[in-house]
Amino acid sequence: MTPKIMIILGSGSDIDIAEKCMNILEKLEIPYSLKIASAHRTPDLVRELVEQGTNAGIEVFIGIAGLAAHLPGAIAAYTPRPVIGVPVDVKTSGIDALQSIVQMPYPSPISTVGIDRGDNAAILAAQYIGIHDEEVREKVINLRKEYAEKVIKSNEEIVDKIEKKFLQNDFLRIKNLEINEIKVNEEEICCKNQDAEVAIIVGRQADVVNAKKITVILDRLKITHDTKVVCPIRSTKKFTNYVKSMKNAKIFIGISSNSSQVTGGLVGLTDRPVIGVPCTNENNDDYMLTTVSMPPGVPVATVGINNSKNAAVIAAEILAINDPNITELLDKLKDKKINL
Ligand code: C2R
Repeated sequence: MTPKIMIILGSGSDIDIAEKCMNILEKLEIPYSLKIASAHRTPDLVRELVEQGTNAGIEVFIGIAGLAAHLPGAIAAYTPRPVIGVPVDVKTSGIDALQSIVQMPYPSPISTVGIDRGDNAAILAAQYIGIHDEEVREKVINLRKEYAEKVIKSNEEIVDKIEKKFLQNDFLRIKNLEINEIKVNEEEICCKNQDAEVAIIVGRQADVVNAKKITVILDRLKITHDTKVVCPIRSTKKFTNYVKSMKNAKIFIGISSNSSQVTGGLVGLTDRPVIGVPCTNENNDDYMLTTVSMPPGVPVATVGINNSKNAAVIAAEILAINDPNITELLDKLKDKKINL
């Protein structure tokens, strides 16, 4: 059985984080390979593993490393396949590794997950593969249900056991609560192309420039897209209706400054991969941490600050796994044979 995913650790000391990743892949029954190789200490080994792995049919790479974590970037240098990076908390609470992984230059993105989030890297890899493998997609959907059930059950297991004089837990008992899924309001569908492969959502007008850069790249790669400016907090119904109406979108890109509610809202509404572009605001604050630090079960593939062009490249790399035409166009784009 050829593995679909290759996990590479910068050191044997990263094994606990790889364990989280492997546990999910075992659960999803996706064959994977595990190697230890360092871009700093064994660069030739990294190159051989990645080039030969790509030729053998690896669909997604996962690089796990701490400190100056250049390993995922080095992997990206040798493969057209998507690379997911997991920063490990060794020093500085993992911020050093996070910055090394997320701030990649265009056009060599790393889909970065939160610090120590090996589990989310595995889920994201499965979501990428699920674009062309319906069986894997179904498994991800079921896994998401498990995470949801755990939340609901914790009301019984934790909250219902607390005894306090004024705590009224029988008010709105979650056990008996009817939880309805929101349906698409057909009369208020507000997209231009409901069949688009990539849906881009921008939280506010000031960040539209980042969406434009994505559309230019996707046009060159002949990937269909639809863009909507909508804030999930100010226009909740509109936001939900837009996401739900984009039923055929294979990938969602959320562009957001401030508290990154766009990507946070998106992950709850779709099982498809969500790519997050953190933007700076007027005060030059950036929102990388609020985009990337997602809890287990709901990853956001985060790119560098304002680096929306890299989000477009990730989307193309995901679609290219099973599409030689996009692979070829992406190759030309990376070689600067396509002018933007
Ligand atoms: P040791 O425990 O082997 O000294 O490694 C590893 O991922 C690990 O978290 C300490 C930390 O160094 C990281 N490391 C990298 C790279 N190689 C090793 N970041 C690399 O090539 O990027």
